[in-house]
Amino acid sequence: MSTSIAPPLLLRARADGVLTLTLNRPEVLNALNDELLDAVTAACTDAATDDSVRVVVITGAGRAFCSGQDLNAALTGDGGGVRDHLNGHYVPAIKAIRGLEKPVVAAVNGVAAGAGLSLALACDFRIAAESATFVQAFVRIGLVPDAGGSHFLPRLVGTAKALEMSMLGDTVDATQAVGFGLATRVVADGQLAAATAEFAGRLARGPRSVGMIKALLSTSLDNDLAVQMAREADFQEAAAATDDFREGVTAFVEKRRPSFTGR
Ligand code: T3D
Repeated sequence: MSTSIAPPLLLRARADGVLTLTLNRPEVLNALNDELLDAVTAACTDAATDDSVRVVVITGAGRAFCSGQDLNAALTGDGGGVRDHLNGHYVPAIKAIRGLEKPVVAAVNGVAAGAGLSLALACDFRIAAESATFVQAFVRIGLVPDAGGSHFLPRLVGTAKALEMSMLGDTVDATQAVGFGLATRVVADGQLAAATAEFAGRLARGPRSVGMIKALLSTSLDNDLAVQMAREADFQEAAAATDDFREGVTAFVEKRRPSFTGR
């Protein structure tokens, strides 16, 4: 009797300080089920304490980035239990990405829809393949944006564009997405892996303060100037105590390129 082992729903690969997480349910365009969401949470939580990981990349297997909630699972049809489901599986995943004091890059290789778009928006950067698309799909099935989508989207594209995308649910292509600030950059389909590696590699070679910058800027639109400047002082105190700050200044004085270690 032969037994077959199911492939992991989330693939993890690491190289040169970059941990790449690949959503691996290509037959349903990487739709999110509980196991996959929990695996994303666990991977990002692990990355927080793993000094060998300087940057996380999230991408999708096959022709899609992520089609959002698996519509064959979880939804009860009468709305019951959705709050618990969101709080139990989506909120931890989004918080793990946002709370990770390391850059997270979405390599958007195809459609990002519904909570799949929210997942991409929770990342710090979105490198989009030319054929990638972005769909606030919730309204198409009578839902509202969730998984942080209503928080991130207006901050990236402005309230009017966020309302338009969310209420109409139209497909936005990669070039349009870059035009209004949703995507960081668009690259030829065949160049996505290389462009993402180059982008993530630059971040991975950066100093410890790269992660602090993420944490510092995460509150900038919510705090007033006084509170935010107090946070700047806190983070600067911490940054000035890093090995990388010492290396940065030493390299400047010695007129050479700094070699940062992330410590
Ligand atoms: O419980 C809770 O916590 C609520 C949370 C909700 C959060 C949400 O994300 S709600 C939004 C859920 N997502 C969607 O509504 C998007 C559904 N998918 C689509 O609209 C389309 O598939 C796409 C626009 C993403 C792509 O269209 P297309 O034409 O390129 O592909 P396709 O033919 O529709 O899909 C290919 C296959 O993937 C197909 O299966 P088949 O026919 O080959 O066996 C399709 O059923 C499957 N698939 C796509 N998306 C999902 C999915 N299966 C399950 N769940 C999906 N989300």
